[in-house]
Parts: sequence; C-alpha cells; structure tokens
Amino acid sequence: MKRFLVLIAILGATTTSFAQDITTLEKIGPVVSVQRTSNGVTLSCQDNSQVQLSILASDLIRIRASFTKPIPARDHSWAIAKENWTTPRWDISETPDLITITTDELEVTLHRSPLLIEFRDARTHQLINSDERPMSYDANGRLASMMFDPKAGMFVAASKKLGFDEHFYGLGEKAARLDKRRSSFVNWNSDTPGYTENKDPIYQTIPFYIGLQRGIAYGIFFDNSYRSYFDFGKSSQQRAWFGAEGGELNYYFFYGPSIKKILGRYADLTGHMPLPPLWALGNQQSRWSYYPDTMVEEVVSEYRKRDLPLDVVHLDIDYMNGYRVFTFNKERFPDPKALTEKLGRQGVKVVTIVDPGIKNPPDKNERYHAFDEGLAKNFFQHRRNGDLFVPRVWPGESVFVDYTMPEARKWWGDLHRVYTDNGIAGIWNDMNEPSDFVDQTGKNQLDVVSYDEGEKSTHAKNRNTFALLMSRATYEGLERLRPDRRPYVITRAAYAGIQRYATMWTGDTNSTWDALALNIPMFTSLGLSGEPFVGSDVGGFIGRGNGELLVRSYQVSFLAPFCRNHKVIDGYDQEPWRFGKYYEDIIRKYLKLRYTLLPFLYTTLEEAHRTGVPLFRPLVLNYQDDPSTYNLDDQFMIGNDLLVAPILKPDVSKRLVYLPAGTWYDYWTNKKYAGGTMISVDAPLDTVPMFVRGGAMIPVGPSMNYVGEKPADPITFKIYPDDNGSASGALYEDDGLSPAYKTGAFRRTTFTARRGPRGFTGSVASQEGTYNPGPRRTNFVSATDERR
Ligand code: MIG
Repeated sequence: MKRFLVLIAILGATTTSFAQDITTLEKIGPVVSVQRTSNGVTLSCQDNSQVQLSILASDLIRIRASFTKPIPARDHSWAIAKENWTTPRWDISETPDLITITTDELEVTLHRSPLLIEFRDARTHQLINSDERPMSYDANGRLASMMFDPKAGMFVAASKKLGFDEHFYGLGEKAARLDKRRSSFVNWNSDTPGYTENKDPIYQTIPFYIGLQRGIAYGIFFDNSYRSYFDFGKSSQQRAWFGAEGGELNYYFFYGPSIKKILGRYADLTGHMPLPPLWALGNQQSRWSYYPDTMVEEVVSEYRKRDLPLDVVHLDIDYMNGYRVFTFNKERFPDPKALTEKLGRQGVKVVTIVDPGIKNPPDKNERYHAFDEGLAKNFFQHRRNGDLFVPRVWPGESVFVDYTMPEARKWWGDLHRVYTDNGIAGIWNDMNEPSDFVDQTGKNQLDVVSYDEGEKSTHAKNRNTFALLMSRATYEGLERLRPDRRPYVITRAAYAGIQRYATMWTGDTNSTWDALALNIPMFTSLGLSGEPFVGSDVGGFIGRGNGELLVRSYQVSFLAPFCRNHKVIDGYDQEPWRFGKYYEDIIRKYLKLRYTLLPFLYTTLEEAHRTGVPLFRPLVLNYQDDPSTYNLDDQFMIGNDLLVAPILKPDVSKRLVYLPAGTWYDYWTNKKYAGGTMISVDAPLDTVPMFVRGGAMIPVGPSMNYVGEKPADPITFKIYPDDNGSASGALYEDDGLSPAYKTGAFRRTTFTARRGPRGFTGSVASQEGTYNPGPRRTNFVSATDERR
C-alpha cells in the first residue's frame, strides 16, 4: 500500500492534475425572481446572487454570475474588442420551473431550482451543453489554502456534463496534445524554459475552448484573468468544469455547429488579427545573441552566399547597453541605423527584443531615460504599501510599467522611437509573464497593485493580462510612430485578445524529437484559440540538435506563419548550414518552397484575419464530421487545401497518413489517392509527405530570396481537379506593408478552372477591393498533368 501511494505521488508529479474539488463549493440559487432586460434576463437568487444572461448574437450568449451580491455596475475586460452588439430577435417564456430563451439558433433553458443552464439547438432541440451542477462559489474558503491570494477573491466555478464522446480543443498555448479530453489545465502565465509535454502552465492564458460531440461544436470563453482551471473530465467521468481564484463567473457561449463559425464569432468578440507585413511570412533567423554588428552582417551574407532565403534577423538582449531597453550597446552596435540600412539593401529587416524589465540603476547618479521618466511620471508598479516594486530580471534590479494606465501605455509605445528611427522593423516582447528571477511563481508580486481603471487590483488579477497590455502598448506605439506601416510585434506571454496586437512563438523549447512533435498540436490549438500567427524556434531552443532534427523541424515550420530558427546562448550553432551541405541542401529546398508558396500562404493568412479561421489547421477543423480526425495531431493542413504529415522521429522514412474523404494528390509525385483512409507513404529525409486536396487551385509565385526581391509575377495557379474536373481557388493581394488594406486597398480574386478537351480553362469568378496589383500575369497549369 505504501509503495502504491509513492507510485501515485510520482504519477501525480508528472501528469497534470489539481486538487480543487468543486463539489465542496456552495451552489448558486435557486432563482426567486426574473427581470427581463433589453437583451436577456437577470435572475435574482435566494442566496442574494445574481445571474445575467445577455444575448449578443443568435449564436452568442453571455452568462455573468455574481455570488451573494448583485451584478456590479463595473463591467470591463481587456480581452473584449466588441462591446456593442445589435440584439437579434429573441423570445422568452416562463413556467413555474423554467425560463426559456430562444434565438434563431439557440434555445437556452434556465431551471429555477436548482439553477441549471442548458443550451440546445433551436431548430432540432438537441442538447449541446448543460450544467452538471449549479454554478458554485467558495463562500467558506474551503479552497483558500490552495489559492495564490485568497484575499484577492473567492474561488468560482461552472460545471458542465461531460459527454461520452465529447472532445475538447483550444485553450491556447498548452504543452499538450490536440484533444484535451481527460486532461486538466491551469492558467498562470509562467516562464518555463525547456518545458516538455504536460508541463503546465506555460507562458500564455487563453481561457477559451471548443467542445465537439457528434460533429456539433460549441465554444466557451471564460473571460476571467485570475489563475484559472479547466478540467475536461480528468477528475470525474461526469464533469467538465472551469473555475478561477476570483473575479466573476463570466463566460460566453458560442454555438457553431461548425468550428469555423465559432472561430469567426470569437474573433468578432476578442478581435481579429490585423495583417502583419507580408515580409513577416519570410524566413527569419535569430540567436541569443548575434553581436557585434559585423556578426549580424556575416549571418546575412552567409544566407545570401548560400542562396538561402531570408527576410528577418533578430537581435536578442545583448544588443542593449547592459540590458537597458531602448538603448544600443555603443561598442557592439555603434551605428544601428547604418546597419539596418545596409541589411535593408540586401532585403533583410531587423527585429529587436524588448523586455518589460526597466533597469533600476544601483548607482543613483546614473541617468537612464526610461527609468528616470517612468519614475517621474509615476508609471511603475508599486506594492500595496507604496514601495516601488523591484523585480530582478536581466538588467538586475528593475521595475515594471503599470500597463493598465493608458498614459503609461502611450509613454511605453513612444519610447520605441529609438527603434523606428534606427530602422528597426519589428519588436519581440519576451519575459512578459512577467518573469521575475526572485520568484517565478508570482509570490514576490503578490501585493503589487495595478491601476486597473481605478480598481487598484493586485497581481492575482493582473498577472495574466500583463503581456496583453504590454504588447498593446507596443503595437499602438508602432502604429503612431509609423502610421503608414503595419506593426510587427512578437510576444511570449498572452491573454485572450492578444491577436489584436501581437504574433507569438512558443518560447524555450528543447532541441528534441518530442518537442518537435509538440509543435503540431501546439500550433493547431493556438489557431483554434484565436491566435493564427504562431511558430516555434526551428530546430528547438535548448540542447544540441543535429542535421536530421533540424531538417525535420523545417519540414514542419516551413509552412508555419512564423518561421524562425533561434538558439539559446550556449547552444551549438543551428543556422541551416551548420550540420553540413547534405542537410543545408534539403533545408534550402523547403525554404525556397515556402517562398514560392507565399501567394497561397498570404491568401490563407488574410482569411485568418477576416474570418478568424487559422491557416495552420488540425484536420478536425476542416473535417469535423469525421471522427478519424478528432485525435489526429501528427498531421496538419494549411488552409483547406494542403495536408502535411511530417516525420517526427529519428531514423524514420515511412509513415501512415490519414487522408479524409475526397480526392488527394501527392504533392511530389502527383499520384492520386481516394481519401477516407490511411495510407503508407515514403518519407526519406528530403521529403515531407504532402498532399493537395482535389478541387484546389494553389497560387504560386516566382522563387525569391526575400519578399519584394522581384514582383510576384507571374502567379501560377496549380490546378488539382476534383472528380468532375473542376477546381477553385483564391488569391489575396495588397501592398503588403501599409494598413491601406483596412480601407479596401486589397484585391481578393476567386478563380475557377474546368477541364475541357484541350486542357484547363481558368476564369475569374469574383473580384473584390480597390487595390491594383499591376500588370502581373496569371497562369493556369494542370499540376497533375491530367488532361484526360
Ligand atoms: O531568460 O533573451 O524565450 O528566446 O533568447 C531567457 C534571451 C530570456 C527567453 C526567450 C529566448 C531568448 C532569451 N530569453
């Protein structure tokens, strides 16, 4: 028995699980009165709690519960982009037991006693999601000992019935598999270098998930920034629950039934990703750290000499003067402007890292403008007792900005002038969990107060939104400093809504095969959580890789939105040529392929911007009626048309690939397959199994070594016909740099092609937007060589 307990303890330490037992909590209700509002109802309960149901759209309902007190007047979230919704038509009916609210799509039943909520399809009356128990709260402090800061709030939770065949997706950045069923997670932004599968939490908090059962999907966004918990049937066979250590039980219920529709609504609610500059899709190279300037030049010239495409090079923390953000080290980078101009002439942009820690100079006679100004303006975080909060990060003793203050955000944004004036093209925000070397759990920040719109709340509430607001300050600053350019911001930590301001990468991975395999479920899950622009350090960050791992890593990342090779300071060099010509030649092939596919990638990226549907997709997103895709996370798709099944293990040159129903063509051989089955394919090191959907037209451009090297002319549509000999595709074009696309300066063209007696004829099906792409030619070729 003893031995068994030890075993359990070990298992407990390596798998994610937590001890919060929500069945011990007080239940809300029952309902004693119902008050109709302009867009729903407010329920008052016997325990003095209130529940507000608001209809935002016919497929989007908000539930807000306030325990033992009325719903407060203040209603604010940093995540929400759209607050004013036009109430759709709806209806309400009441019986002694039930209150039923219907929209064109949803039927919501509220049971008065006990207070239980059920969501049904309005047309079929099929149950989609229902409470397993009433919403609960920890009035007696049962869970207080487990909380980060019991003084900052009360544990609140909602519990849903777990479907026998219910699958769970999303939840942002988790070091976990695609289907989150039977797993549980914590959200508490954390600096977790070298994380491995099931390490939780890691950097980001996106408390949004999608449930899927029998092909019918719904979404739940639990908009609460306190440390939060999600349990998808880990601790119980009956229950999927979520909760948080404070704040309101405030969630949004989305009805699909299609996942794509949910993602569109989620983007409407929390913001659509703006388009980054087109060159952000180019290949990027980083290192902790390239310096001095001549070394940066060497890296770039090596890329050019070797005919390897490159658009961006990153400067990590050593470009600064003693890690002082908004400065350059004068010995290492005497003339940053000359450097960016020189690299610019070779088609390469420079991105600099910017951390939140502002050095708090130990020598009080030292003048450091960022510290001096921020201190004078009172923009730094303080402890409850009024002391300046002094975390220790790269510069040593530092301070953090209170980004909840609008003037502080503006100031921070404006500080970036030193970068824009020096031709720096983008900003990379790191360490913004915020990481503190004194204590990574946040305990050292327990009593740090943020202005928070006058609420003067503490770390328990503000930790998870810190990065969101820092990225926002950065993005808005770049927008002001360079109004004719799209900002390009990369962040490590985040909260929901981050897509409005920043792209992301998955932090400090390992150079291991296991870490590579995690790329796919992590990228696709982020895409299912409203973050389309994702990527991971190609080759892995920590540890020594090898040529084979690097090649296989490029075979995943050459189609990821963010394709950047990066390596830890003391790691073995990892640029594409470091393991010899054999590997370099293969990497070149994939980087070149990425650049010819840019018209396709950019078209798919714009779709993500417009519709919220990511480009890097799990198969379940395109085939949610096919149960074979529900737990499939070693393959991915780009848009609707390209299916990729990388090799994720060493010494393997063959694998099984699942092709969903339809016609598919092997990208390399054009061999035709009937889908709906698993096939076995060869995958020697120079080949990543890749298939094109029959019925697709893939726009490809000329080979290039950087975006803008030459005009995207001609654009060739590769036609992969369906069984009727037709295909369709789209092409999105704009200037690739300015925000003019937001006011119509784009062109989106849809094309169709039909097989005739003398080959394919392509034609324009529709055209939108005012942008004139100039005299570029469009060709239509049969990719499959099938004229018959
Ligand atoms: O404490 O800036 O994830 O990409 O190279 C480490 C140095 C700080 C962590 C980032 C990594 C970066 C590194 N940073």
